[in-house]
Amino acid sequence: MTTLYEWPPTRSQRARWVLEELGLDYESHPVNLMEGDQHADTYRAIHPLGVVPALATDSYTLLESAAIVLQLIDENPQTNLAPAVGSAARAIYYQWCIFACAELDPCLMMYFDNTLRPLEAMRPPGTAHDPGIAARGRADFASRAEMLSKVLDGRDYLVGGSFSGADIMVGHSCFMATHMELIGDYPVLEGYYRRLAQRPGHRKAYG
Ligand SMILES: N[C@@H](CCC(=O)N[C@@H](CS)C(=O)NCC(=O)O)C(=O)O
Repeated sequence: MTTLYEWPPTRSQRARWVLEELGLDYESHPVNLMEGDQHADTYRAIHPLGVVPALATDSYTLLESAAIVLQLIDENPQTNLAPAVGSAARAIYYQWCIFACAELDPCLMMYFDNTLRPLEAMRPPGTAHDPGIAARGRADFASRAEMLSKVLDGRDYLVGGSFSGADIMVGHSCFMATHMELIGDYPVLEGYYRRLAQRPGHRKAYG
């Protein structure tokens, strides 16, 4: 049995999206971030940082949305959601998967934490929104969105001509940017995400 510890709308949806794309059976275990379930000892035993997602299978418990996407795709090679190991396309696939976590998520969270995130949900308690940090998050996102827009101009997907795990990784960051109303200035990126959002796997994962 595979169990996904999740709480939408968060990065746990990357894990749900790949599970749906791959057509795998799994059980959802909601971790209610609003009620503080993430701080419970039972959940900390699964994820010591108290964040989602976590994926428990018969063989391992896996943390980090990128690791879950990459591993599940590798376990299901017949679905062709990743280029061959060692190929040039695989190199670019790794690049964009890591870019999502290392370059997109941090600036989006910097912006979110300092604008939209309810103050009572911020840690440490009493932390205030900082407009300077919000502006830096927005500017950092702008440079990355411009970079992606150039790459995606005239193309449907990030790697080769087909949908891959890289699109799940970057696509979720685009979902975040959409909800933060940051994507409208980048029509190529907006169109890319709109295409991804029409996939049945995305619809099942994001509702
Ligand atoms: N790098 C991690 C980030 C996980 C993360 O920070 N998740 C957030 C939601 S997007 C969370 O669970 N936060 C807990 C909280 O807000 O208390 C991943 O991609 O899985």
